Amino acid sequence: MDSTKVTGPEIKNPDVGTSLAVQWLRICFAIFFSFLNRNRLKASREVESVDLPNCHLIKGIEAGAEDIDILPNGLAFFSVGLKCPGLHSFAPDKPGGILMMDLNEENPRALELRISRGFNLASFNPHGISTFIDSDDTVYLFVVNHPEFKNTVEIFKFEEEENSLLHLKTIKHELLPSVNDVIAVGPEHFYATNDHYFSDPFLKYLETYLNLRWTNVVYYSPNEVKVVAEGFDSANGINISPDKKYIYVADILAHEIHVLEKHPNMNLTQLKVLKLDTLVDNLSIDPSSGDVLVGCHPNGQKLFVYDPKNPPSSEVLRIQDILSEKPTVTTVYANNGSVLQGSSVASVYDKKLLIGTLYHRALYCEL
Ligand SMILES: [Ca+2]
Ligand SMILES: [Ca+2]
Repeated sequence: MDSTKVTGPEIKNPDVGTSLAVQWLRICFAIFFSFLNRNRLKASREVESVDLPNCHLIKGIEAGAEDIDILPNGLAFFSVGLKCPGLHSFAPDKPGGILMMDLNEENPRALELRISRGFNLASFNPHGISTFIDSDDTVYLFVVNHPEFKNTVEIFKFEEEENSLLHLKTIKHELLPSVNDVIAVGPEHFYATNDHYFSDPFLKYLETYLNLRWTNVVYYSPNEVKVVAEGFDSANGINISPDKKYIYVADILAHEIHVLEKHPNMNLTQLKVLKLDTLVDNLSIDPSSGDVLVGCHPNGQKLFVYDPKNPPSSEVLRIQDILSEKPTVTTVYANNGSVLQGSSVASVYDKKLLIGTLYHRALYCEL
């Protein structure tokens, strides 16, 4: 009968059925993973503006100030001009640098610090930074660097009278394959976050896509280098509590801030996890209160796929009493990208707030 002719080939040809099933499975997986990644990127989130009255954009910062660290005397360091494969840049051919601003001045300006001879300035690509003051008052600046998209941590000595940085040491290590940020705990000692497990761009993409959660925190010292915390989706900003007992780590794609207890052998154990509704980047500490300030990306899709007509937004959160059972989270600043795009860090000193961005400008506010 005619009907057997129609149904026959489908039954007799299992390859067609199998390939259809595989196709469907692929489509289902693609939808499933893109849904997962849309959620991880908060791709549909928009922000409501939270304005601050006394703010202006900082002159001389046009291509990102990914990280900012302020010394107790009010000198602020900016890491500027980060470039990463696949990430937008407004100055793709200009090397990065370190700027400094004296927040004690009435109208502070950002000045580029001179870097000692012998350091390769042409390939300088600074990312996360951290300052450390030694017992003899020497100030060290630790800088995550990506020369030719590789991963190093550079240690500089800050020479205030000359407005310059003296390069002391370049650190490369197999446990530092994709460094994002550092927190210095000694003149050659630091904790660092790896935002990926792999250093190869394709494998990086794959591990993020598959959400392997293989990223970690590493402790580095001249005598010992070890993984001290792992299992993060993408470990990013890192900082230390004012009493030096706890380490805070931002997991950007999991929208979490982890509080870890630091032990005498420098190992870390997890104390608690704070869940937020935004992509958390760098963390800084308000020295007057111990509050944690978080530079956030409300919508990761807009951040990673740059469209000037629909730019990434900015958001700064303040976390009070992070160790308590119910920390208070407030929005300090939020903007849809009309003023500031892609905030990655916020840092305060004496009622002055600095907000840096991944590849856009930086904001100075008087609170
Ligand atoms: Ca930092
Ligand atoms: Ca970061």
